[in-house]
Amino acid sequence: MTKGTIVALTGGVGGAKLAAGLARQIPASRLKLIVNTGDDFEHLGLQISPDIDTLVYTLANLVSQENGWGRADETWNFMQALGELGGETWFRLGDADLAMHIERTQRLMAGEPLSQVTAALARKLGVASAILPMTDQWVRTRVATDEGTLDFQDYFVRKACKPTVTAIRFEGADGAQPSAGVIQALEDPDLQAIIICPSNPYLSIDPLLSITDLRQRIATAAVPVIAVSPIIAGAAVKGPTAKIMKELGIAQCSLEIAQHYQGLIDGIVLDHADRHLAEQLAIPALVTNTLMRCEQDRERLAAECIAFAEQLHCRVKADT
Ligand code: FO1
Repeated sequence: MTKGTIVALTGGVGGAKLAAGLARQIPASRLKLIVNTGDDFEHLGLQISPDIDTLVYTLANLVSQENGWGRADETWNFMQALGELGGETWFRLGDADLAMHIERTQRLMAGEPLSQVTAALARKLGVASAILPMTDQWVRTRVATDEGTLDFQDYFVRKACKPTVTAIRFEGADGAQPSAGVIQALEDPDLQAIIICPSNPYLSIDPLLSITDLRQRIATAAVPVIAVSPIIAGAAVKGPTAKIMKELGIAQCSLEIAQHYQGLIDGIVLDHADRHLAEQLAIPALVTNTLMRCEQDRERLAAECIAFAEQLHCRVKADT
């Protein structure tokens, strides 16, 4: 088992599964999760941070297994009552989940930074690993489509990812800095590896990498950086990754994922279905089962990622 700290970069549902596996493999004090906040938005007067909440609920064992986001055993009285009043119901906020958004909004309005709010609320729900918003500043993902430029959740939820994507932008990223906890995590002398979770590279990981300082720190990290490809045999496990790649004129293939992260990663994790691609890569590949159907899959993949990164570490050291 690893002795150093592991940093993982993650978006929501897909990334949270691997993060949960890592949380079972590493003591909480040695796992730091840097989370996308480009999906955050203000809705019904509330500050919603979907990917942060997905991470918190997943690690707290509270997440809805059915949706992958929101809470299990949720009730929907608020949504129903809102609908009866003619309010907006396209983005579903469960009754218990509502408490998270209200508490976050109150604390942000009182002047607490998002990183502090997140740490406090995650702790209250029993999550011991660090959940670090990529930045405390305002960064928002905008999706340019054949129906115009859409806010992320308009594209993702209201329009169910149906519009054709022509470009993706991260407003506010130019002036944003990583949050203090993120910098600390990446400067930790015990840092052993950085893992890019199998989240959507274009929608969920690129917002993090659009923050120049954050990208720079990952590119120059003195530890192995590995990515788990979210593409298996030309398809995405969940969500619109493959659809977006097609629309952006990118082949739906793990080679393109490696290409996308070129200059950042030292190794990539591919599914067995893509084992033939390994020899076409300029970096080492670990070929395994990347589909996480159950808890055992998450733990096994997490352990394999850590071991893979360790091997790369040895290789780097042996080379020098
Ligand atoms: N995703 C949906 O597809 N429909 C929803 O109504 C929805 C509500 C929602 C509420 C709170 C929350 O934390 C997440 C929610 N999500 C919903 C998930 C979220 O929009 C996406 O999974 C992420 O933003 C993409 O990672």
